[in-house]
Amino acid sequence: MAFTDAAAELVATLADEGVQHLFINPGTDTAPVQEALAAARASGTPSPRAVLCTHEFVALSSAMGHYFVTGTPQAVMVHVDAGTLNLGGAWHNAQRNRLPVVVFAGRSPYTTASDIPGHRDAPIHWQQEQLDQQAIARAFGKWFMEVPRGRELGPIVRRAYQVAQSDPRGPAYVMLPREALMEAGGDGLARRLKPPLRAAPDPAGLTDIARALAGARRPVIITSRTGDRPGAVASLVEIAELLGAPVLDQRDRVSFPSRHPLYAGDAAELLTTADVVLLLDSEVPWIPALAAPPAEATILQIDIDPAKATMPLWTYPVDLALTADTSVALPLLAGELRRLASPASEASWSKRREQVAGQLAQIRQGWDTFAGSDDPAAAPHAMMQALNKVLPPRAIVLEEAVTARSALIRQIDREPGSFYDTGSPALGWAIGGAMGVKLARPDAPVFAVCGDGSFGFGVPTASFWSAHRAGAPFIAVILNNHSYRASRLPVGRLYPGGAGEQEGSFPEADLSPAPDYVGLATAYGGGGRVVSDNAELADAVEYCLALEADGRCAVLDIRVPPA
Ligand SMILES: Cc1ncc(C[n+]2csc(CCOP(=O)(O)OP(=O)(O)O)c2C)c(N)n1
Ligand SMILES: [Mg+2]
Repeated sequence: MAFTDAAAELVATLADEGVQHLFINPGTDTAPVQEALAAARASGTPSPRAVLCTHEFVALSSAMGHYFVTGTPQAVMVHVDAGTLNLGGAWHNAQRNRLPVVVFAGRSPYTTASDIPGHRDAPIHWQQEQLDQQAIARAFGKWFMEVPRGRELGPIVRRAYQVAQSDPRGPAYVMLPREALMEAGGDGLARRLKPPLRAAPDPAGLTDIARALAGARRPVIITSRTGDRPGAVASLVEIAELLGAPVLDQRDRVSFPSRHPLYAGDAAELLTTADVVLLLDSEVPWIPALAAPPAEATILQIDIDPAKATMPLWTYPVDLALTADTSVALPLLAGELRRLASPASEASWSKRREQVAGQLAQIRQGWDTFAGSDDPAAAPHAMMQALNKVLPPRAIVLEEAVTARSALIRQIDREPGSFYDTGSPALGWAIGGAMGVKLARPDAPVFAVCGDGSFGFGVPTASFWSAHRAGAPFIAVILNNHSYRASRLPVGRLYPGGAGEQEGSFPEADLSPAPDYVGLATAYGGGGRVVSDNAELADAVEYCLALEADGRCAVLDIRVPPA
C-alpha cells in the first residue's frame, strides 16, 4: 500500500513496531504527523494512541514507566530544539535505564520556496533553527539521524528501533523536517529490522562462575535490575537457595522477593566479610567509602553491559565478567550449580542457608524495631510500614523518595514487576512515570512515592493534567519533610561542626512553608489528604484509591519531620 505522505508512513510504522502510545508535545513542525494520526483514526488503520503531555519531561518519563511494565518499544515526539531541551534530565534517566525509545523531534523547515510543501512560513522557522540540534541529545542517546527525504523515512525509523532495542538498549533521536514528512514515503512499509535475541553467556565462563560460587565460603549476591525480566527472579531464588547466599537487592526493580529468608535488602555491611561476590545487573555495586568486599574477594559479574562504558569511572575490581541477559544466564547457572553439587557440598550449602537466614532475620528485625522507634529519622519507615499494610495486591509502586529510599526498600513488600526506581539522578520521574505505568496497567492502582523535592521536579502541573486527560490517574505519595534533606545532610557530613551546623539554618535546602499539594491536585481535577500520623494513613489511602478509581489523580501528603 502506498502512503499519502511520509508522515502517514511514520504513523503506520510506529504501530507496526509495536509502539502503543505516542507521548507527544506538538509544535508547528508536527502538523503532518498530527494530520496522519487523525487520518489513521478516521480510517481505523493501526496507529499508536497519541497522549498529549503538557511538558516534555513528563512525556519521556511516562514512556519510561510504560516500558518498565511492558518491555515494549516507546515513542516520544517533541518540538524542535525547545522541546528537545525540555526533555531535560529525563534524557539521563532514559539513558541510565536503557530505555528503547525513539525521540522524534521537529526540525525547522529548510526551504523558503513556497511551492515546496512544508516550507518556512513563520519567523520562528529562522529563530528555532540551531547549528547542531542533535548536540542537545548527544550525551545521552545512542543513535542519531535526520530524515533527509520522505522516501528514506521508513528505513530510518526501522533502523532507529533496531538500534534502540539492541543491547545495551538506549534512546535514539530522529529529526523530522516538515518537507520530508510531507513528501511521498515508500511504496509500502519498509522491512522491519529486528533487534538481536537476548544474549547468552560464554559457556566456559559460566562454568568458571559456577565453580567459584560452589567453592565459596561466604558468597554474597548483589542485584538491582534482574527483576527487569520478572521471569529471571525464580532462577535467582534457586541459586541463592542452593548456595545459601544472602541477596542484596538494591531494588531498581524487585529482583528478589522481600519475604524470602535470604533477602538482605540494602544491608551492604554483609559485603565486608564476603569471599565471593556475584554482581547481577547492578549499576553501582557498592560504595567503597561505606562498605566494600575485602580486597582479596573474588568478584564475578553477569550483566548485559558489564563494562558500563558510559560511566567514566566504573572501576570496580571484577575478576570475571560475562556479557549476558541474566534471564538467559541465571537458569543456566542454576543448572551448572546443580551439576556441581555433591552430597558434601549440598550439606555445607544447606548449613550455610540456615545460618545466613538466621543472621538476616535479625537484620530485618532491626528494620522493624527502627520503624517503631521515636527516632525522627524513623518516621518515613513507620509510614511506609503502614502504607505497605494497606497497599492493594495489584498496586504498582514507583520510588523516588531520596533519603527515604531505604524505608521503601525495607518496608514495602512487592512482587517482581510491581516496584520501580530509576536509580538515576534526574529527580521528577515518578509522577510522569506513573501515568505511563497506568496507561499500560489500567487495573493497577499506581503509587508514586516521592520526596517533596522530587515531586516538584516532576512538573506536577503537567503530570496531573496529562494523566487526568489521558484517563491514567495515579496517587502521588509525598514524603513531605519540608526540605531537600539530601542537599542538607552533606553540609554536616563534610563540615562537621561548621558554620552551617552551628547556624542550624539551611535556607537553600528548606522547602517550608509547604504548598497546598492537595489543592494543586484538586486544581487538576483530583484531590487528596494530608496525613501526619500513621493511624490516619489507612483511611487516607482508601480515600485516594476512591478518587483514583474515579479517574482522578490524588495526593497523599505525608508530613514527616525534617530530621
Ligand atoms: C533534576 C534534579 N535536580 C537536582 C537534583 C539534586 N538533588 C538530589 S537530592 C535533592 C533533594 C531531594 O529532595 P526530596 O525529594 O524532598 O527528598 P529528601 O532529600 O528530602 O529526602 C536534590 C535537589 C537532582 N538529583 N535532580
Ligand atoms: Mg524532602
